[in-house]
Amino acid sequence: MKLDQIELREIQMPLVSFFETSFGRTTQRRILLVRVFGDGEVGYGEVTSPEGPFYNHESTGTAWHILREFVLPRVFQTSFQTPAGAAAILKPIRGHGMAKAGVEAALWDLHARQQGQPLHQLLGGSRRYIDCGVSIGIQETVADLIKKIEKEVSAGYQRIKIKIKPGWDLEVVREVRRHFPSILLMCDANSAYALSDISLFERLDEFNLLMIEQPLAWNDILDHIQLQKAIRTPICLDESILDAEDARKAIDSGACRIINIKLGRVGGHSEARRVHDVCAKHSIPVWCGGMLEAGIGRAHNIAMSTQPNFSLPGDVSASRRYFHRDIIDPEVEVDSQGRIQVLDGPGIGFAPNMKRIEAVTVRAEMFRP
Ligand code: OSB
Ligand code: MG
Repeated sequence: MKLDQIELREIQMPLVSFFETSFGRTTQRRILLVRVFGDGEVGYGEVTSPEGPFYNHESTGTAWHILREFVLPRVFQTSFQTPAGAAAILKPIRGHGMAKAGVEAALWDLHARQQGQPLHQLLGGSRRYIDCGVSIGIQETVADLIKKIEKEVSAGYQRIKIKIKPGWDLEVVREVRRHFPSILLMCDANSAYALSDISLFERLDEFNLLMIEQPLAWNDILDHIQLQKAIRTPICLDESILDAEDARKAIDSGACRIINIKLGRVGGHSEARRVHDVCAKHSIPVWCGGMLEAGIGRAHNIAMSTQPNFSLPGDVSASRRYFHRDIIDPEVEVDSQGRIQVLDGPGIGFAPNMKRIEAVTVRAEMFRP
């Protein structure tokens, strides 16, 4: 692929309401956008790293550094024919999947636009609609949480995920289940527990949860094997799965029965597809995780989720749940059955709104070969 220039841009946007997990509270997003220019077309990508290194090791600042010093020079200096080829030349850069995925995703969008094809089609997707759930953060009170769940259930969302942490777990799940006896319900601990908390997870078995996401350490597989043996509820791994090899090992060893795929965490569409395929081969369902993305990242998540083994509702939801005004047109909307319709325009199918993007940009830099 011949590239003329690549632009990095940081935008800042406040969230409609704070989002709190076991590792902290987010009120304002700092997001890097990547634009790749080639043969008269432009491809768009979004770096999904959080602001600070608390979900994984990446942050908005480390992503800018890794992109500027290591990723962009490689992309300009090494020739490749396809976005998958670009992913291969980025492999020697260890870790920093979200930084790499920002560029890799932009190259997929560019490639799709150059072929005049929707990205979902290039990725091998076939779904016309994406099934949506929501992820609801830790609230000030259980009453606030119940109110939020009520709102999302009536909007049509198919599955509710609540965040848990020590002190906000068993009794909260019990109350939520009491109010909503039949919804698809799950919880996400973001690595807040250790194997010594096994009795908590045994007690959670009673609430018929669809799954428990990432209960133990972010870099662990072994303790999750022990925990999964001890409980009926399926464990879903998020933080622990960085590539298809991790997925294979986690599945073979019985550390989980479900995997959450995040485009950034696994380093881009090429690796995401390999994780998807390895899970499909072992009959392990996957779903699309979220990182509070703005519209470009959200559009990539939709394209990715069209692949056949994305068979559980994901964390990809409507733009308006996050931002007063998103950076794409149309904004992402969810219908009354909790689904997003897949668009068939070239590339990601949604149009980045450059006027809106300019208005929220705090720094931008253009790079040339
Ligand atoms: O673990 O899935 C997670 C948000 C930030 C960091 C980690 C996670 C999340 C979410 C939100 O759960 C998903 C979303 O709505 O984008
Ligand atoms: Mg998670």
